[in-house]
Amino acid sequence: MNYRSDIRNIAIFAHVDHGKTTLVDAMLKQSKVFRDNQAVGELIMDNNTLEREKGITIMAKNTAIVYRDVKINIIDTPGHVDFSGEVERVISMADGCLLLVDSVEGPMPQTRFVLRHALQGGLKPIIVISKIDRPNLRIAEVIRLIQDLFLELATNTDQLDFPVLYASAKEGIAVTEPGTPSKDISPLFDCILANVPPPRIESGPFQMLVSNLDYDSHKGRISIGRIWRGKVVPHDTIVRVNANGNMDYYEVAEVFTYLGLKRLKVDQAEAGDIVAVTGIERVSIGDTIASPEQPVALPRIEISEPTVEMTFGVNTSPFAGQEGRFCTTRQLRERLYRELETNLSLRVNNTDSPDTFLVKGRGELHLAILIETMRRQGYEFEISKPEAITKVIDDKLVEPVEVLTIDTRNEYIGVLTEMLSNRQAQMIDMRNDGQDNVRLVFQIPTNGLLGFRSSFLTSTRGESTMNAMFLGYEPSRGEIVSNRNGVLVASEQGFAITYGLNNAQERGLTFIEPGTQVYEGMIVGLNSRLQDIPVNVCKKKKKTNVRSSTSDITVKLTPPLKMSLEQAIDFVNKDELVEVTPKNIRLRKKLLTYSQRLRSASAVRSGVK
Ligand SMILES: Nc1nc2c(ncn2[C@@H]2O[C@H](COP(=O)(O)OP(=O)(O)OP(=O)(O)O)[C@@H](O)[C@H]2O)c(=O)[nH]1
Ligand SMILES: [Mg+2]
Repeated sequence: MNYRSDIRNIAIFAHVDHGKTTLVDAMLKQSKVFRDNQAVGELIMDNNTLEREKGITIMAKNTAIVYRDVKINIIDTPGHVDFSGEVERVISMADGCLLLVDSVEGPMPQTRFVLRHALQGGLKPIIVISKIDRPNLRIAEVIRLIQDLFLELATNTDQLDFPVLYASAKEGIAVTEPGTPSKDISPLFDCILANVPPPRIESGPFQMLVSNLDYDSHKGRISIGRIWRGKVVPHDTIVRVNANGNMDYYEVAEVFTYLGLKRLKVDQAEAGDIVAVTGIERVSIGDTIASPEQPVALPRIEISEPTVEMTFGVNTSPFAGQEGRFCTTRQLRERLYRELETNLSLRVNNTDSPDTFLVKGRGELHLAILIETMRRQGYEFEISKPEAITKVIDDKLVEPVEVLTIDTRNEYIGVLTEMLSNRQAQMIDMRNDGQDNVRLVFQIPTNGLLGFRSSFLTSTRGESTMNAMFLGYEPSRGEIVSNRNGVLVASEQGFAITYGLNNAQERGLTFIEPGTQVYEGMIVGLNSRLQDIPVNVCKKKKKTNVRSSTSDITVKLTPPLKMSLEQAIDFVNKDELVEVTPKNIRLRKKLLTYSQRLRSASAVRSGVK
């Protein structure tokens, strides 16, 4: 067995927002991979549009720097729980990890998840206490909590001995002792070289696990992964081994390694390095590519199961086909199945209806990102309310259950506990910091959590944070009754006008502006009562000769409540759909006419399905 002392492979893990991507910025900037005058900005690795808009990392990505002649391959990962599949996907590429923990927040649910995976995957962890420039640091307390976490999760005693560093990525500094001065993050680089084992390599014929795919319109599909054995050279013949063990042959076109934001074309790459290889057109993540001399598959990547599902269907609204470029069943099916090649924790199933697909993911945000991406690519379709995926284990119906951690202020405890008990949550812990802050921990069925985020943010006025993490399956506690109010449903097709909307606003909140085109069955507002009611927002004022008062001349409407895609997904009930097009997000009843809905409601009441 040999080691390559000129390389280290590390992944960066943490709970969401604990500063991973900002730390990678500092590493890239200080390792001089950019020209001196090159404008590179912030959150450099979050280069996809939705990542930049939302300020979160969605996909794991590779980069590399050189420090003291050692190349450090770095994999930045997302911290949001819905993208945990990305963490699972990249673990096998790394030998060590930086586990960031916010110096104020301390370990959070996703910190536990990533540490458990890192330790099980045999990675050497380096703890980085991040954001030490923040006021109200709780370093001693945070370290104690991390030690507890290690005691709980370590798979052997060696793992209990871990290095700790303190960093402010914003200021570009890292130190080994809190409170000591520093001018850069070189202590972090030194710590990586000293503690992360160099990649172990086997000599012999080429073998690599494909851990990621990229696409280039000239080069075609790009396979990314770590070489486990041997070396790869352009024009080599290789064998791809797929999930069924089937093999096919390809010629490698080009080989690249990483440096900064660039991929460098190389004449050859050897075991231990992380590379990108082109020329293998039909390849999936998890496949092995290897020399024909010894085409043995490496263990495939294991990804946890999805927990939430919803249907994606061809748009059936009266406005179908008007706004999208891709609107047909065939186009929708192809797009969804293509997504499976890279989105490892996603599943797609056909349903009884040929126009509808059941799409399963790791959470609402995971699915919402796919929907938003498709809509920007020109797809038009309709989606249903997300639901938790139940299973039958030992003849019992079980449902996914999550641990929900809420950081809030004392004044919101009452309202939150009440909202959550309606959603079948049980409080398992409550900790007060002696001032006004409190951490509440609940156990809650995924079904109870779906749709909770918007009402959570409203009722705590955006002053609290919530984090949920999958815990396991438990016997189903039955359906959660929606306590959302009824909706205002447009009763005829046309253009909404001020007069009609003003009438609707006497009944509740409206979602659309004057001039919006509506159809019968489209949801245009939220009723102030529990039932749905039809409203005619296109109705004009009857002309009379007498003006009753001046207020009739200028009606001032309350501005509409505009929902984002995520809020719309959160909002809809089971008998409703979200219509998604590149231009609009509309809410609608599944049954468009009032009489259809009336018939269906009376059928439900009399027990007829
Ligand atoms: N004060 C302070 N803020 C920081 C520091 N590092 C990051 N932040 C801020 O913390 C927020 C999250 O930073 P990111 O680097 O995007 O965090 P992340 O861990 O990559 O987030 P995800 O990838 O979405 O999980 C941003 O607003 C940063 O500006 C730091 O050292 N000090
Ligand atoms: Mg990030």
